[in-house]
Amino acid sequence: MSNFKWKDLLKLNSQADAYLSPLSCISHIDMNAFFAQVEQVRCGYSRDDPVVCVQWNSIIAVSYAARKYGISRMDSVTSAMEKCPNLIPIHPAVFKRGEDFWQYHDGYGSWNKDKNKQLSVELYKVSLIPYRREGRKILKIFQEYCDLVEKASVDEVFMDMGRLVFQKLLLQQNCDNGESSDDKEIDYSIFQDIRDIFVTGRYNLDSTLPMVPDKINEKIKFKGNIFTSSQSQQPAIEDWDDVIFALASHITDHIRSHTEKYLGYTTSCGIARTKTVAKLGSNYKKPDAQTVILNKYMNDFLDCGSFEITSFWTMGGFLGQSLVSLLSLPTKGSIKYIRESWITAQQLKEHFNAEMRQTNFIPERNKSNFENIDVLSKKLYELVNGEFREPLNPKPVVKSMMSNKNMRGKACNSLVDIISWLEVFCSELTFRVEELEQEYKKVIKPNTVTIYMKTAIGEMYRKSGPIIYRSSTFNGQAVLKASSTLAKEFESFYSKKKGVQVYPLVNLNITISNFDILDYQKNVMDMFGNQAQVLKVSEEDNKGKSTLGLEDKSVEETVNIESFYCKKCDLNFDSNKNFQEHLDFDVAMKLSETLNGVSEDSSNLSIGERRLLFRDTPKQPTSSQSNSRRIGKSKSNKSSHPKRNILNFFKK
Ligand code: DCP
Ligand code: CA
Ligand code: CA
Repeated sequence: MSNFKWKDLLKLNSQADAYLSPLSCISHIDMNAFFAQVEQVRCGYSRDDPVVCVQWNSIIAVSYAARKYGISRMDSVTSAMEKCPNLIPIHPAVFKRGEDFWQYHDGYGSWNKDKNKQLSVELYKVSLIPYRREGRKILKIFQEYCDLVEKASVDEVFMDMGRLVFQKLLLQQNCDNGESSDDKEIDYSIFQDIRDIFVTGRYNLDSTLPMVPDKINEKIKFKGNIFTSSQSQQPAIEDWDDVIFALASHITDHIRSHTEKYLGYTTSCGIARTKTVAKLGSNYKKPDAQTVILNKYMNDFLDCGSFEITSFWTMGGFLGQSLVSLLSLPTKGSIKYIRESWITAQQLKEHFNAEMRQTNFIPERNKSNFENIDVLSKKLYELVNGEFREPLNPKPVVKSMMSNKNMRGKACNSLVDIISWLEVFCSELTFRVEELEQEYKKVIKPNTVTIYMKTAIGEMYRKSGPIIYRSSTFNGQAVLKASSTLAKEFESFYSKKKGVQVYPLVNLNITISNFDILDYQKNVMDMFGNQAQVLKVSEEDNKGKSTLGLEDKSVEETVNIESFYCKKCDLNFDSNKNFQEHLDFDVAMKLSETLNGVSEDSSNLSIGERRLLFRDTPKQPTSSQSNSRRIGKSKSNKSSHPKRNILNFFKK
């Protein structure tokens, strides 16, 4: 008898519910030594070269070749060079104070004996843009395969494998055209019986699935490192969850090989029924490995000695520590201890309440977590049983973006210096907003900027103001203007407080927030000078929605030519000429969408693409366009990032 029902299997076909199915299957993929790998690939080194990524004097990423010398993130570049004389330190790209572009200075860094090639921390700010770009390329590959991908950080993703395995199990035909390696290795005819039942509809949602086919273990093998209690042999496929994990292990292996083949990066992967366990799995074996945690070995995995309650994502900080002390958890084996001490979530909750009363526990931080003990005890109970199920969030709402620099020495010693740094910050934020715009295919406009300073004597100053735009698109200049105004106010505020030492500042940052999300299509129209009414969707309107892209109005294709009115765009035109022009733009806009779907950076369109799109119309570029063009023009940027067509990466 299978332990699963038809409804469990069919649920996998639902993006919204698959994670709740007892047959759920989630992969987590994390890039190995990410920043170091990006630099290794960019500079043409091999995987065996001991590359480290160094910010000022600190190592921020260590290649696996360098780890062999015992080098870790804790080392300074000096101590790392002592451990490995052949070390290859590479500094991230930097912005220079007062400049609005970033560039690489290969060979420069604190380790260089030549004082002129040491990259002064007072003059530069690290740019993480190259790593974000690579991260987006990788994300695009994952999205090509999987319909539900959550970007969890700059170098990791979760993938819901539900539809992929469902499709392979119930619909995939054997193929020998060599397209995909995972398909060649699996004989899908083994699933004929369950497919027949599925296709003919002879199943009942609440009835149990048939047994797995007799010869399944001869036909399918897991790919990767399968966690078992003894770690000695490949475990047998016994039920449909094992089948699903086996199929998923082939799919992720294929996606990871594809990523390596096209971008050059190795990854580590974890496959399990929940996000939290998949994440532990990807970290279990590195580099270039995948670990499968079958449901039957869930507890063995959690209790294998590598993890404690504080290993779970969100439990690493204060919350985890509070739980350890409140529940008097042992330092070793805390997960097993909780699982075995409280057999139900209810028991755990009662214990929680009793302890809190008895110890008069008052949470100093993370208060909200302790206000709802129902939720907290349920979460804890589910975590230790590998049952904490969370949905994947493909497009998290971005509420704000910050650009920050800790100022050392005299890096920021006057109002002029502040404004020079604001130029850098605004340029960096422009890149990030444009990146987000491409991701969401929307125009994004922050309306508020907040400036934050920490003075020489440690006083904090914080002020917000509106960003005023002259165009309908975002542009960094408007943010620069607004933040410079705030900086001037800061200075006049302190000039009245005579005798207070302000400079040099210890920290300076700006945050942009209060985003408008504008309809992309209408904005393209606006770019061409048609005074379109831009549809505004403010953050307020968006409250409670998990994605930015839900507001698309359904559009009708018909237009009423008589009145020069475009129904689709809800726009009136004062002459037939303007209206015809608009229709042409409409076509251009569609093309633009198509191109944008595959183009890495729409502000980097080639001249040919621009012609195609804009038909050589000599219109004024929008400010954000001119901004990025200026950025693109800088020699250094061009040489460090030759324009590459993203299509090249996806040719299969
Ligand atoms: N990072 C950083 N400072 C830190 C942690 C991370 O700058 N304290 C950056 C550099 C890393 C990247 O984030 O390359 C990803 O962080 P990870 O924790 O995933 O570590 P790595 O990818 O470097 O190594 P691993 O192979 O262990 O995942
Ligand atoms: Ca990583
Ligand atoms: Ca990571």
